[in-house]
Amino acid sequence: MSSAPHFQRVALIGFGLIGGSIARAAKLQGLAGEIVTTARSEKTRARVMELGIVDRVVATNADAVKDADLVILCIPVGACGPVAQEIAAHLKPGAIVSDVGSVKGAIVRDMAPHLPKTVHFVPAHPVAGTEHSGPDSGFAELFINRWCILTPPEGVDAAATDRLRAFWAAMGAKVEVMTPDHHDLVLAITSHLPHLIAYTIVGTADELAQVTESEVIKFSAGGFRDFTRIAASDPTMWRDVFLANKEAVLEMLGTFTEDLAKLTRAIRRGDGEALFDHFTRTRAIRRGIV
Ligand code: TYR
Repeated sequence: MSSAPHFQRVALIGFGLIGGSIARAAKLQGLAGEIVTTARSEKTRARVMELGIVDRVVATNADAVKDADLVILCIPVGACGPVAQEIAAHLKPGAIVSDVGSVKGAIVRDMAPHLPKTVHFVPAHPVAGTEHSGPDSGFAELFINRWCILTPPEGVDAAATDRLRAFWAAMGAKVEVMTPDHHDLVLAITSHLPHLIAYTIVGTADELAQVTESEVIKFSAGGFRDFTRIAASDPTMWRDVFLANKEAVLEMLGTFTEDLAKLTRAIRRGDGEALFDHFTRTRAIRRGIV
């Protein structure tokens, strides 16, 4: 394992839960000489400076990436292409350019064409977060013992991938490398579908005529509360995830719908054995997940 890297200047484009957590963790671990971030709104800029985690907050992305050795886009997936285009001409030759998006295929397709050949593009996905968002929600321990998946395009400098791997490892993450397409399939079932289902059931509960909203809230300990925590997640971020990972999500959704139909049929027929067998199998699987 390589030792902790040190970057002279790290630019974080976007300062929400993830950007804010990287800043805190990188400072704590001494991974950056200087951390620069951008915030478009005056209000966020003021708040970020107040938090005292970064060295500078600038108004434009071009200013932020100037002379940065590591640039990380911590913004919704749909914004990565336009931002790559915006910063391309201002990137320092030899810089590592990365992101933290929940979808990787679309990010590579959207960003790669804009980036100059002189930088090293290593996309990343820290599989960590909460249902909260914004600069105040970040914390330095967020990545400890969480996976961070790197999806370096073919031909990218192995030393750059190693440096980024060491950066994430120094913040506590376990790092794995895979292809963008495989990443998108795995995350479609482990993350994207669960979020979609949580968003769905909250909407369903809200539209019921026979059960009031206050009753749903009052009796949510029956399962609703645990199951729907992630439905409070950021709407822009999740809109972009579903638009960007359309194919993998639709594939998993197709299989899920078939399985749901099987359970629906078992309930309709009063087939206790089918339900019991299914729940026994899934309980064993779920108990194996810590
Ligand atoms: N929203 C998830 C949670 O609250 C965390 C998460 C979200 C992790 C998206 C990764 C990701 O791509 O637990």
